[in-house]
This record gives sequence, C-alpha cells and structure tokens, in this order.
Amino acid sequence: MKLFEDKISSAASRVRIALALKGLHVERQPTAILGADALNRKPEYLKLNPQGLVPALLTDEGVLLTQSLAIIEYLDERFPKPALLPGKLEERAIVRSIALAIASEIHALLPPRVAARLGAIPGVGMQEIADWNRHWIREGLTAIEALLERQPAGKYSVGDVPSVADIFLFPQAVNTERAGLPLEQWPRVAAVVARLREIAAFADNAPAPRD
Ligand SMILES: N[C@@H](CCC(=O)N[C@@H](CS)C(=O)NCC(=O)O)C(=O)O
Repeated sequence: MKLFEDKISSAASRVRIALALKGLHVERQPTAILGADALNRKPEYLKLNPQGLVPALLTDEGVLLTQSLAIIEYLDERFPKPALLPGKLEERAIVRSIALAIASEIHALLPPRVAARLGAIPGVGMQEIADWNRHWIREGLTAIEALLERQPAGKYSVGDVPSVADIFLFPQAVNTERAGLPLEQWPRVAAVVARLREIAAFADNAPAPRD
C-alpha cells in the first residue's frame, strides 16, 4: 500500500495513527499541500485524486481510496486487530459521530484551501483567518466536550480502548493548542488527549507544525 500524505496534514495524521495502532508499514508518498511546491493541485495528483487532498491510500490491488474515515474503516475491516471501532452497535455510531463532528464540522473549515479563499477577500488578513479558525475550533470542541461528557467515564473518548473517535480527536487537539487555545477549557477532551499522548502510535504521528 502507498500513502499520499503531507506531514503537516491532520487528516493524514489520522491514517498514520491508525496504521501505527495496527502495526502496519506502508510506502509513504510525500505530497506537499502548501506553497509554491504544492503537489496536491498538480494535474498528475488530481488525476489520481480529483479532490486534490491528502490523505489518499493506494491499495495493493491498485485501488485509490480517499477520505480519512473511509481509509481507516477500510484498514479496520481488512486488518481487524486491534479493532478501531467498538463492539456495541450504538458505540460504533457514537464513535463515528465524534469523528465526523471533527472532520466535517471543525477541520473542513480550516484547511489551506479555505484559508486561501478567505485571504482573497478584501480586508481579510492573517489575523482574521486566525480568528476564523479559533471560532470554529472553539464551537466544535465545546460540542465534542458535551458529547464526551455523555459517555460513561472511560480512559478514552468512548470506553477504555482507543478508537476512531480518538484518532480524529488527537490531531485536532494538537492543532488546537497550536492555534493558541489551551485544551484545559474542555476538561474531558484534555484528559483523553493526555492519555493518548502516552501512546506512541498517537504521539509519534501527530501533524507536524507548519514552519
Ligand atoms: N475530509 C477529508 C479532508 C482532507 C483534507 O482537507 N486534507 C487537507 C490536509 S489536512 C488537504 O489536503 N488540504 C489541501 C488544501 O486545502 O489545499 C479527509 O478526512 O480526508
């Protein structure tokens, strides 16, 4: 398998964490998403992934998979141990809803293409974009905190085993702190993330800071 990724990408970080939890090693294809050297908008990459986003995973059968949640569920079905989704039906749905609350309602409003579009609007500069980012992170994580509080006390987002919910939460939490928002304002999130930091698969695969 080959993973198209950029080390700064939090969506790619999710897939790296899933691979590490499962002890899987894949070929890495660095695909820069920032600046003049950005490869994700080049015709060759768009031919492969029409969305021009990372991550993308090329399977051994030559099928190109896109979207981190779909990729991670593919890995989980193909390599079932350790399971990244809980055994109980309702818990699986809750795990997916937390993952999607992060991917669709927070992260989707923050990536470079959104910042670039905002920055093209007259009067919108770095400061306004940083405020935009912090607004959606704050709103999104406040809702996640409330969702986690509904869960019975456990070590991780849902239960005592790291799941897809944690795989989505961790990179978002790392970037939240980088955006200048201390996690302590969301105590349940902060406690879960502190435990995840102790797991090498998470700690070693966080999104790299943008230079
Ligand atoms: N929903 C997608 C999001 C993918 C995404 O937005 N990736 C970002 C990096 S974290 C990207 O490729 N951005 C390129 C750009 O914004 O131009 C997923 O979960 O895989």
